[in-house]
Amino acid sequence: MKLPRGLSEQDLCRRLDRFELETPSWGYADTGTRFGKFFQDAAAATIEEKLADAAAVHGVTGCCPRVALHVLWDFAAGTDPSAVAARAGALGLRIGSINPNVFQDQCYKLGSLTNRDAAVRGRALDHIIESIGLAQRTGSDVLSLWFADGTNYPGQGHIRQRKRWLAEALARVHAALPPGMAMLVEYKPFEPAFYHTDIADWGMAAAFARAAGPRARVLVDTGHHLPGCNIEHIVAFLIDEGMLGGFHLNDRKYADDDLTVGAIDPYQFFRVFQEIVLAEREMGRDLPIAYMIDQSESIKPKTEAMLETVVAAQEQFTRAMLVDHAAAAEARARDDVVMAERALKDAFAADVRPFLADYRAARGLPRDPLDAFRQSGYLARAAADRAPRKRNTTASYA
Ligand code: AFD
Ligand code: MN
Ligand code: MN
Repeated sequence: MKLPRGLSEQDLCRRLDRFELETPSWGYADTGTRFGKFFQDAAAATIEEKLADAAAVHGVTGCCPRVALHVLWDFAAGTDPSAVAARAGALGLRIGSINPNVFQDQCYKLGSLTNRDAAVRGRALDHIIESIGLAQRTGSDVLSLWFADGTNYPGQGHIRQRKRWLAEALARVHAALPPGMAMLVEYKPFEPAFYHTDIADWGMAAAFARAAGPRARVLVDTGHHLPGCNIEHIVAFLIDEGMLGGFHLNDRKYADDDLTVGAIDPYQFFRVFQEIVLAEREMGRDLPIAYMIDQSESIKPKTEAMLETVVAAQEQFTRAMLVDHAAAAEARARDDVVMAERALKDAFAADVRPFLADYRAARGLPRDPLDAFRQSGYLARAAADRAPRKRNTTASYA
């Protein structure tokens, strides 16, 4: 593994120690597609089981101490948020981002903060403000906002009026943030809306975030881009604008496919991460970015898929750290395009797995997290424990 000039393996290890990934509670529970749900015996059904799975992932990787929670899915009526945080703490975890849910209640069919009915807009805003209180009680410092708002037909909505309602509401959300809490505004080009989505791209998200206030940033979900989009260009631009708040990491072939990181285009994640590493080297500090995973696998075993994504993200970030940015700059200075590109390709070609195995072993972690997880028998025990209960409560659990 060839190191850039002036960088030691210890430097890589120290930066990797700070490269933490947040796993999503919903990534451990049964989900599916709009064509059906495929149940897994070992899938989590309660917040306790989701936290247990997240702890299992953190246990074999050592880099996932935070768990993202979804308000309606994880805090059933009567759930005490501080008890959830305490349970996470007992497992060596912390609550990461809090994700309000203003997309599945029937009243949101024609929009939440952009609904023409002021009562629905008010209900959505109240839910988001309540979610801030919930975040305070779980010790979370990130409010992560995604809106399904959009329309399916031309003429269905007044696009500029919806924009104004959304901006007004986001400013009120920002005003309600306690000190130290940030809000991330996520964008998505389509789905579930199929004609226009009110926050459809990074520029709209940045405009809404800027207008909302100084602690609002953009959340880049790597699956939320149309085919061919240059995501690393967006990331570099947002870094330079001081507007990159974090990621929802997942891979895609066609749409918001939520596939495991690196399954389709590992080079894309490398190119995204090397923009971050380049900026950090120039600035001499870590960028305050929330590296969150957003996937809920329905074909692979959920927890194994989460482990694959975690390890793949570590591998691409490590490769990104191998880029000899000084050599690339020298090549650019002489218009040597071939060698400027070569600086990236050489780093991407490095097999970083032995280095990462040694890195983990030096920290008392298994060299191969997925293999260790399989050897542990965790999945079989979880299935044996959970399946009977699920069969009794899930009607279509065949
Ligand atoms: C869906 C949405 C979006 C959101 C996530 C969690 O597309 O990515 O962040 O659900 O609410 O994947
Ligand atoms: Mn997302
Ligand atoms: Mn998504």
